[in-house]
Amino acid sequence: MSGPGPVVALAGGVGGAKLAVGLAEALPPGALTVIVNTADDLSLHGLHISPDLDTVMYNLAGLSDPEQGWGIAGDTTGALELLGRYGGPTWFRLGDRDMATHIRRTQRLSEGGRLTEVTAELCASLNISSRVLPMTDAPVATRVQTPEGELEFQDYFVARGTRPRVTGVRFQGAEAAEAAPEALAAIREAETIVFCPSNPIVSLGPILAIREISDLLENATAPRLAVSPIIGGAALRGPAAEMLQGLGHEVSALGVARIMRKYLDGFVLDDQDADLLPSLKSLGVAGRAAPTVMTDLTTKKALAEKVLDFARSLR
Ligand code: FO1
Repeated sequence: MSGPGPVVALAGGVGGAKLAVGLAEALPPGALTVIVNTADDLSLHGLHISPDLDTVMYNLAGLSDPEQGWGIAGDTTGALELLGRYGGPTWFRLGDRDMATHIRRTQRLSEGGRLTEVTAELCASLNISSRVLPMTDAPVATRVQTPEGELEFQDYFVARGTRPRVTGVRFQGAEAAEAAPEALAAIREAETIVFCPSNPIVSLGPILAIREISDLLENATAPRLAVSPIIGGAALRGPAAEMLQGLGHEVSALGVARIMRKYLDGFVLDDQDADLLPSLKSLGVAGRAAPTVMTDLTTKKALAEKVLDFARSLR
């Protein structure tokens, strides 16, 4: 039996990174390309920080903090503490080792490297055999509309702890942004496309807001599958449920499948949502139930194998 060929996964932060690890584990080395949201990027202390790229990168490198899912395991915060004494902002908790990534990225970008190239260099140094690609080399910024005004994403997410009610979301710069050519080529060559269990509004939303990426994904002939980030009407982590509700969507796996309908051939939901399978079918999307909670390498790989098996059945 032939293998799954090149696989493209689209991912945001922690949930996406976990499935990316499972896919990397389940696939031959080099078969996986992860296209990552960069609309959470921010500039702090003069550094270019790409949280979702780093979350995917650290998880694939086996460096990530297992509790938080982001940042580096065992990292210290001495630099941030001193920056605080100098009057710098400390609300975004950057670890010392993590800081090295941002320093290096910022330096290479200032030398004229594209974010795609710089990310490839960082990944090569961390011995990552999968490809990690930003969705674009251009600046795109998620702006969250709330009763407290329009907020930068990390202001909403970290500084305000996702407390403000979300009334709207926009992706500044997305219309003008060209997709990274490497990302477009990877989607064209993919024989399987996987939407990781990432927030459909602010993690996958920005990737899909890049016109060329959206068009390719909408018209792709390779099987396209998503894994639900919503289980039993709630997100395992992050504000996906509150956002879906605030924006008038049904807070369920089915609600997510409806939003993503035009990109989907198959949808994997958690075993506990198996009662939604008939409604998925009415939506015209093939459904499969599986254990989707990823707690360790075994469960990440098992879910990835289920997804790849499902893709094979749709080919
Ligand atoms: N998330 C937090 O909740 N608090 C933080 O202080 C924080 C710092 C941080 C630093 C580097 C990094 O790569 C990620 C960090 N994150 C933090 C996570 C990040 O905000 C989210 O993972 C995403 O942007 C949402 O996908």
